[in-house]
Amino acid sequence: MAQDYGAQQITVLEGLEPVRKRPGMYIGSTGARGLHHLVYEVVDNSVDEALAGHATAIEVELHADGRVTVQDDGRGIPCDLHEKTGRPALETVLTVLHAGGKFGGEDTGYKVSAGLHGVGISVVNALSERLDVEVARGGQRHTMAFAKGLVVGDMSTEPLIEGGGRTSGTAVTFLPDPSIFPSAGELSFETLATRFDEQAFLNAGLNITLVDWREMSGGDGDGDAPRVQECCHLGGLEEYVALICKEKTPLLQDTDQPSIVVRQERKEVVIDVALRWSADQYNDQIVSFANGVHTPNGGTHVDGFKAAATSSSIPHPHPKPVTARAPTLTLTPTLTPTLTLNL
Ligand code: 0RA
Repeated sequence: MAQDYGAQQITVLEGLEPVRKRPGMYIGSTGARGLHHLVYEVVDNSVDEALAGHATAIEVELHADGRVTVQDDGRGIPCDLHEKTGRPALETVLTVLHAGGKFGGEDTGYKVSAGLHGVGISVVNALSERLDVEVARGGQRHTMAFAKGLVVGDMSTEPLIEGGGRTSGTAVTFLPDPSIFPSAGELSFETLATRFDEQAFLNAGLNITLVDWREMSGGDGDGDAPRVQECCHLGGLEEYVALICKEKTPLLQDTDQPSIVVRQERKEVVIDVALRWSADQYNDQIVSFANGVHTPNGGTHVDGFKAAATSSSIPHPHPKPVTARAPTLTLTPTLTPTLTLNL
């Protein structure tokens, strides 16, 4: 096997060696944040598949031995052989830096969410002691294994068993390399669940389930059930702003719509805003996102929103009654909005 993969390994090394040399350049840190980023990167690929309209559910499992499995019911990573290299597309996606995006193309709608600095799933492969991928696609089941970014065996293909569950999708199981993350500690259920919940709010209808087999304490008390959190919010941002304000009294409570929800799409830019005024809140609270990623320090998307919100709420002479617009948009010193932006 080692001989068969001699040349292959050199190519792969060229592809991913820089990632193992300077992991921080690709995932930001080799501490706890970096470790969590590995999971986000794989999940974001599945989220992209869901946003493109091809996957409906994503499941993330944390295994007792430190492995993580992310699976979706999307189209599956392409597995056909590349004309020039003769290698399966699956292998290229997992062993060549930035390769993932190439299959998406400009107009496929693929790659909407930010991923991990957009670096792709191959970075996760590079930083994993072991990575196993399973793809169901075109009536076949393909599997392939990697270690530290290197191919450990040819892709194997067998017919999908009929009536044996889903007919398409991708499952990636990886074990983060402890030599890369010596002091990262363990993956935190809360940290992951919070991020997945956020993604489920930003993408109404997206379903992400987190299953933690490390903590066998869930529910019935007999100690053999995993801890599970299902993240799915059909109400999207509107539901998110309602959650943020759940302790407050909505100012627009006489209406059946206590929030103002705006969605605008121009060219490739989609803007989502959900706004709510609370009678008993005196400061504004802005929770903003760009490309699905929380931006706690704001940015031009927030500046632009603030400028627009201010100019549209300053009273000015108008030939028509102002009631034609939402009268509650008028800001008074004591009534300020809570809003979420997803720009
Ligand atoms: C590139 C092209 C296509 C699918 C994917 C990537 C894909 C990647 C991941 C990673 C996790 N889950 C995924 N699901 C899909 C589709 C190409 C086509 O069928 O036309």
